[in-house]
Amino acid sequence: MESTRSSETATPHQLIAMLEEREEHTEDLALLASLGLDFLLRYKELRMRYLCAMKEIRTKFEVLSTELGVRNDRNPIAGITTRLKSTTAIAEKLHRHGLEFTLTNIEDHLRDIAGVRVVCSYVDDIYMLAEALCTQKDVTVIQTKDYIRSPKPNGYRSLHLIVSVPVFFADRALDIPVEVQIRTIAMDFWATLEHEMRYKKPTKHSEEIAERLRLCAETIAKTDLEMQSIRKEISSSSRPLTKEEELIRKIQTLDQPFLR
Ligand code: 0O2
Repeated sequence: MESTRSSETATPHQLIAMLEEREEHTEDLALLASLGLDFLLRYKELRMRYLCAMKEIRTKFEVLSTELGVRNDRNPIAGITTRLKSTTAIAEKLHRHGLEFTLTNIEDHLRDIAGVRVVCSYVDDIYMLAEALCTQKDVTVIQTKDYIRSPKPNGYRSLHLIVSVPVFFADRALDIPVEVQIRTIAMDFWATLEHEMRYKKPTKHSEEIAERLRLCAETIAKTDLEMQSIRKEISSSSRPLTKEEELIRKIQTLDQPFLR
């Protein structure tokens, strides 16, 4: 959105985007209050709900991380990040879908306002974690997009889930959707750099660059599978620990998972 737009002719949603872009926005705030304070308050309430749902799902993965770290000798979860879609990104996405920036359209058409990304060690961890989340009684799976079995044409790989989770507020409980992305460290490495370089940039890279990025994604995918197979081979060929060795190992790692 252009920064030279007049705040007097802007709609409430354009003003919100302007507020995010500027440091000095007292004038816009005053105008927004006169034009759409009711809208702004309801929008703020809506964002709060998605924020809470995001916290619920994040906590579920943190619990899994602690549990799996204690039960097994390795924790499959390398990191968890969360993000609430920015107002500008919401406006852009609605616009791409030919929809107005209204609260109803946000609720009815966007299911990725709240996002949780889980980065794990191996490809089989991805499916194990997805299963562990989706089989929880209060979680409803709305959609699964497996960009690992069916990568995007540019090479992008990740498992995407849209789940809904009940959130208990002071006066009621609401089911709220959250987008969960689960990927390996290697997939995350590719996606992060590719996002910076290419994804949704107004000018597209040349065919040659796109092809090089796709080849990088393939190399990474092969490496992921090779690392997984090496891990399996090591664990199947290592001799089982004696009772004494196991005891010493458990003592040595007793406090570790709780430090995360
Ligand atoms: P953010 O917050 O910047 O990550 P659409 O968003 O309309 O294109 P859809 O069906 O909502 O499509 O989403 P999809 O395909 O499930 O993917 C949505 C999210 O996955 C994106 O979020 C990215 O985070 C990630 N993603 C999808 N494709 C790519 C890709 O080719 N490269 C990279 N690096 N990431 C990808 P947003 O909306 O971009 O927002």
